[in-house]
Amino acid sequence: MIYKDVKMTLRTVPTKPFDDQKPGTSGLRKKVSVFQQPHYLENFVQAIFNALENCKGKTLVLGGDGRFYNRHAIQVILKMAAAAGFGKVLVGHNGILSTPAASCVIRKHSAFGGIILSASHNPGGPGGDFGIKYNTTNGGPAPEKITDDIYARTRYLQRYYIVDASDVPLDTLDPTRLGDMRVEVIDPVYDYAEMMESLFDFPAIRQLFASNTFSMRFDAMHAVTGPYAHDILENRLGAPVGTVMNGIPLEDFGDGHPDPNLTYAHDLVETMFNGRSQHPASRGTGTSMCGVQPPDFGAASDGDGDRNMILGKRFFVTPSDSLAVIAANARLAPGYHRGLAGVARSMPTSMAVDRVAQALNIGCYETPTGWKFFGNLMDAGRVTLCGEESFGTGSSHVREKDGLWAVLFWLNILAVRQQPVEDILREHWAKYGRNFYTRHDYENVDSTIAKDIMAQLHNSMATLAGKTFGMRRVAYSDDFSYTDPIDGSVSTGQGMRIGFEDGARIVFRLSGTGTEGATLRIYVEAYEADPAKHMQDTQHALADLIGIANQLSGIREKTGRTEPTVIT
Ligand code: G16
Repeated sequence: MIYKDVKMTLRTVPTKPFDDQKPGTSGLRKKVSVFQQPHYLENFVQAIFNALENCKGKTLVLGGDGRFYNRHAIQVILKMAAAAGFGKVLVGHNGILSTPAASCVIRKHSAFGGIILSASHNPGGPGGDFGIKYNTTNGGPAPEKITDDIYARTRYLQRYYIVDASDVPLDTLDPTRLGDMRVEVIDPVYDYAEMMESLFDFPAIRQLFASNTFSMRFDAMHAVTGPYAHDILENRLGAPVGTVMNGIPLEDFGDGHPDPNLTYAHDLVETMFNGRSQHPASRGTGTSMCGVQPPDFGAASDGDGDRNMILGKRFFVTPSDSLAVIAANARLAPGYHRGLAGVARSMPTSMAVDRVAQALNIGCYETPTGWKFFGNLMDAGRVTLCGEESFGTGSSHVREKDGLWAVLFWLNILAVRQQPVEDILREHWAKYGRNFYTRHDYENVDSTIAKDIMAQLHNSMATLAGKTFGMRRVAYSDDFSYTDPIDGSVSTGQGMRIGFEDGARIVFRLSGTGTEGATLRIYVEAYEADPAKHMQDTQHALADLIGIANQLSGIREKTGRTEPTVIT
């Protein structure tokens, strides 16, 4: 390989610490304007590099979801990586790498680690959000002990190191050198697509698309999965052109909010529900339909490609149910035909997958919110499949949740079972029972009020057990803490949970990914064994628990809000 030399000189830049660089649920996420402050990005990157034990001569993977500020940040990080002594950087073409693809590349090329630039599902553009996180050599988000160390270093950072050099061309696949550091620009799709082909039954899915009796829409939301979905769904699997909607990545996501849920993926929801309002956010059970038949299968992914939403014809699959269905049908996919070692879910995720794990006689782990908590379990071979209520599903093929992977898993199941999505869910519920589930988000709440609500809930946890609310008696209530079974690390304060004797649950927690005010999440779940009651409207089925949650938190009185910002 011939490397083109970019001339450079090393520079030490004096700086002052910022006091707001504590990584949240998934890296540091802030408004673009915060990152644009002089030295802000550089300080955080230097803190990452300082926290790494010895990166001299090692390989770093670098890429992001293509949002505004991505191009600038990539160049800064390349120059700082050269100053830090990395031997090689693998960077996505035009600075693009979806989060799961970055994880795949780190693992495949045995890299030392990777830096991923994304604020995930948060809006982009100059007025939107930006983010940065470090992934370790297993391809997964750095565990808390590393993010805590990075944060500690941001608190007393006095200088950073960067090379002065012209920008590295990223619009060509030609390799470059920044001093001693090699820069290889890689096709962001290739390694990932090859891996997907090795996990799923592509011939069966190809046949499904060729049958002309099946149609699909995938909404890339003008975010990073556009090129991946075009290549995998349309080129490799033969789905008709037009299957991928909003497939061109834009720096501001076309002014959209790249969060694949029923509120923000409105183009897809409109297509899939086609006039009939029967998704969980609707109170009614209206069934009016217009003439055009919606596609059989719909899916969407988020800003950086790690989240997914699954829809059938006029039918929403909750992420918790999706995880349970994938677990129950895992053997249908060639990459999982030997079965699952175990499963894991975040605490607020519904317990639907627990029932499948019990039937399969495999381990089931409950972790705090945050994909980083699954890493140790996967590395130790305890679990194959993981999932979260926040539209995240994935497996040990990488160490990130993976949006397109989940979509391909569903396509594999549909190709083998030859049934509509809704029938698969009905059969699943008939066998395992249904965990009705909803999440109510109150976004951009005044941070002081939100903290007060949580503090008051925290104080009440010790006194709730044994109390009765309507027909339900509280079996336990606590502030969830987790001891990692592999390394023994303890994470406390992970959300207030109230469990009832009949298996219903209410969970309260503050989001760790928002950038404006606070987002209070209320998660509500109830189990129903009787198939005659499985087709009820979700909000109706959970109405009494939602009432209890509102009463216990006093959220409406304290915030003046009359309803949640988003219901899923
Ligand atoms: C991140 C984390 C997920 C978490 C989600 C929501 O996802 O990786 O593990 O479930 O945030 O977190 P919170 O409820 O704290 O907002 P993403 O897709 O934003 O990277």
